[in-house]
Amino acid sequence: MNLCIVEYPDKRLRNKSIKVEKFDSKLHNLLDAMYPLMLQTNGIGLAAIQVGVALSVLILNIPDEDGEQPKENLIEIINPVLTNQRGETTYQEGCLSVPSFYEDIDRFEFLTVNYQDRDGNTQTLEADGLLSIAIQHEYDHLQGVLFIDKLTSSRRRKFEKEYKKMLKEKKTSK
Ligand code: QAP
Ligand code: CO
Repeated sequence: MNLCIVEYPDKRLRNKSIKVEKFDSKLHNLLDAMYPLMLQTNGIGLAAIQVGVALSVLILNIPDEDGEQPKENLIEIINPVLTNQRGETTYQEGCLSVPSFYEDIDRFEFLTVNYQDRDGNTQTLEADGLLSIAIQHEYDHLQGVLFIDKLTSSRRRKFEKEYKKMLKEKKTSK
């Protein structure tokens, strides 16, 4: 499977992802293709809609203390439901679908996520820190929400201006 990252302002990022019903080889092929793409593009989290597939699927690989991302730390989350969201934290977020832009975003500090693994087994994970932030960021993608939607209106206008300029420069340098 040859995938590429869908970038803002592509409208596909606004699609709502639907529940996975079949835990078959098609799903496994998607997951197996998302992981190397995420590593190649220096990502720590990726939702299926970011490769144009509107399924409730996301993967996470939070770097360890040495900044490494071994495959045993890969978490595959299907059909997530977030509960028990509490506390507050702020982190400078980025997104593979919004390249080269980073901004402080407020999130819950802790949460519990109920989900299914690639075989359809029910799982529960309690998260804090960067993992919790990443889960909330990727969960938003499944609802068609981007981190830039959480900016104040004045910051958002500044972003749109800067981003358009960046896209224009990208085009002329090609
Ligand atoms: C979501 O984001 C996230 O602009 C994952 O040029 C963000 O992997 C989770 C990236 C913050 C937790 C905290 C962004 C790579 C990667 C870029 C990413 C870029 C290259 C973003
Ligand atoms: Co993102």
